[in-house]
Amino acid sequence: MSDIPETHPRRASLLSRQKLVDAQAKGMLANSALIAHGRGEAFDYLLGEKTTSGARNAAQEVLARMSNAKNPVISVNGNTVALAIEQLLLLADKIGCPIEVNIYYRTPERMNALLNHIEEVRSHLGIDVLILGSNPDGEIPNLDGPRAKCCSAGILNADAILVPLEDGDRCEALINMGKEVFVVDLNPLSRTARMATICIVDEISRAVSVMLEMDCSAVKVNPDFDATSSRDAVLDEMLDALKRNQTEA
Ligand code: PTJ
Repeated sequence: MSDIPETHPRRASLLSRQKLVDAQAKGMLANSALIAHGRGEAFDYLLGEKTTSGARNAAQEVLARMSNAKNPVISVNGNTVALAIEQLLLLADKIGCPIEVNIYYRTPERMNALLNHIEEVRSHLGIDVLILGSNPDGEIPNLDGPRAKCCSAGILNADAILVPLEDGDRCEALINMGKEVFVVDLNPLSRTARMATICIVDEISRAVSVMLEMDCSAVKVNPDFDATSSRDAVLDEMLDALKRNQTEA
């Protein structure tokens, strides 16, 4: 894959696919991970694989709220670790919060593979971020099965949670716990995107890179931030892309 020319128009997309293939081989991913990624790619295609101004505004608001929270936490799953763990570790370091591994299709083997990989990247970066998930001592109320397991030092007692590529049920359960739930989802129509306190409609590694470029002390919480309009703005860009193509056809 390293032989993809720098100028290849879909280079970033091909490199992301390879990251997932590599993570799959290491046992980090759910069986359906590549299907989930494919759905995301279809929406990203409509965005021209670029961060829109609407997504940038949402990312800024999320950074402000995570930086202002008492107990913020970043929750990661298989796809998120495969695609963006380096950036997410740097973001956790910047905000000063832990990262918790919390996966939908939970097995001890996958948890180990993910925790070991994150620890390897953390130590390579030389930063001091607390990695949680190995010893869950709490449960998200009103959620069935192992996906409810979580840590009291992380998700259970967090007031703000950044949880990219979340599923609708868990997002709803976290909202019902009274938390601010920030998601990253390329599908602006998903239940998760509609249910979250704020959804950044963007590709996960781009969304986090955008937050890394921002200065935490310069971003201020906007209590009137309109999450629906923010999501609609990105949806409009996708619809415009479809219409443009119709006109040109
Ligand atoms: O690691 P696990 O066990 O927690 O499982 C992770 C997956 C992603 C397999 C699981 O959560 C799942 O099945 O997710 P869904 O319900 O398919 O939802 C995934 C959402 O993420 C979809 O709405 C996609 O559009 C979106 N998505 C996929 N890839 C990206 C993305 N959003 C942002 N960036 C991406 N790279």
